Amino acid sequence: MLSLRSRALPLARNLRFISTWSYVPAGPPDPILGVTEAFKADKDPRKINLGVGAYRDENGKPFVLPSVKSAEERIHAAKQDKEYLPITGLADFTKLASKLAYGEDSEPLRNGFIASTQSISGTGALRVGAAFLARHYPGVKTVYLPVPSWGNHTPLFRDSGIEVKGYRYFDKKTVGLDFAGLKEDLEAAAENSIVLLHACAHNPTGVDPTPEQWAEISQIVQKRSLFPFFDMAYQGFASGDTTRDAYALRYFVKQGHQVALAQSFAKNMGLYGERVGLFSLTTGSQDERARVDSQIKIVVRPMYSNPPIHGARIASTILGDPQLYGQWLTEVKGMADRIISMREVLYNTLTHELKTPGEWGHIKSQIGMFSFTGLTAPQTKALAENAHIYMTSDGRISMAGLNSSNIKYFAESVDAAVRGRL
Ligand code: KET
Repeated sequence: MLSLRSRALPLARNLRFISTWSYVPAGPPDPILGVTEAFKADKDPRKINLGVGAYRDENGKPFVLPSVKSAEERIHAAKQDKEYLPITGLADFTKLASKLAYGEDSEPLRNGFIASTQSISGTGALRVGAAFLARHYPGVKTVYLPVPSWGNHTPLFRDSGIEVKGYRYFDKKTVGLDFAGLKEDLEAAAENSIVLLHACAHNPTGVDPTPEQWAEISQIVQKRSLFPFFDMAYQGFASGDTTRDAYALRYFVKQGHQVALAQSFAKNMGLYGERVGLFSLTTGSQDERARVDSQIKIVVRPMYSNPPIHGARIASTILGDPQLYGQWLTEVKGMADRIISMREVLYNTLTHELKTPGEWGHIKSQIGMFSFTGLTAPQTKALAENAHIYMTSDGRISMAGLNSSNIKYFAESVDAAVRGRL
């Protein structure tokens, strides 16, 4: 221990006189969650946070879904204990969450071929998945991420011991999918490596492949023997319909791919801080599933032992009760529809009312929680400093942060920023 320290600190001749951590450099703020910190520190009443992807209601307030409130009442009335969950979580939850993702007619689901574990939301699902792949994936331990991707993907895979490379995804010129670039890069990817696919509502671009494009991607994935790892953090949020948003995942499974999947209930159930998610893998037999399940446990146990109980109870209460489930589907659609209506208003205000220079059609065509506005880093900085409007520096805005009270101010501020008047 001491020799390690003295190697790391060649100048520290006498450790008693310096603090152990005096050589730790300050890290940069998180590109997404750091925006919330800056927003909170701003005292201006006009301030708007469009950074983190967290739903806000029409009054700009965090939204607890009525179905979640009802589920909590039931849980409270049942006076359940607070014992540890098993390592892979609440069995009802893992079953119901898999059914939601893969669909009840899914062959691997019906056959009992899906290995799974409850996880610390979507991030935890990705992390457990990456750790499992790092240990057991027999192919090349390199993951290809879309460029750009959710900012946490790169450190998450790297910290798990998986090498990270990129494939072209977004075309700045067309503000759409760079499908030719995507195909070229996946064709050239190392055989037997891993490819991360956003199941729907690609973050940060809001641009998804069409069904025809998914079919071509599936063929390349097959041809190159790539292993598809789906990140599905927005099921229901893209179109308002959980079945439609699971299209790509289910299509790949039907085509015979074995897949890994990270699910999050942060956005579609509004369970952000409860940290409810699922990691799953489709396997080739029940025996293989049992072996994979046993190894998932060995990954999870030293990481955090077992997952938290409350959020999984909420999700399984909703998913397992026909009345609450139906209510929840309506509520998800309500959130998605409000976001879609804000896209319409923002587009109309910029284009027709303010005649803001530029082409803004992508605000309407992009789907999911975010709009990738095309605002530049200096413009986003000016918006934060001079208009108290916060977003990530790549120009991504969380549409859910807009409402009828602040959208005019937002559009006028964007207009001023684009015209260089802010
Ligand atoms: N995948 C994607 C694509 C994603 O956007 C997020 C969260 C997650 C996984 C993880 O979510 P979790 O809360 O662990 O279930 N994205 C938003 C929040 C964040 O960055 O943590 C965001 O992009 O704002």
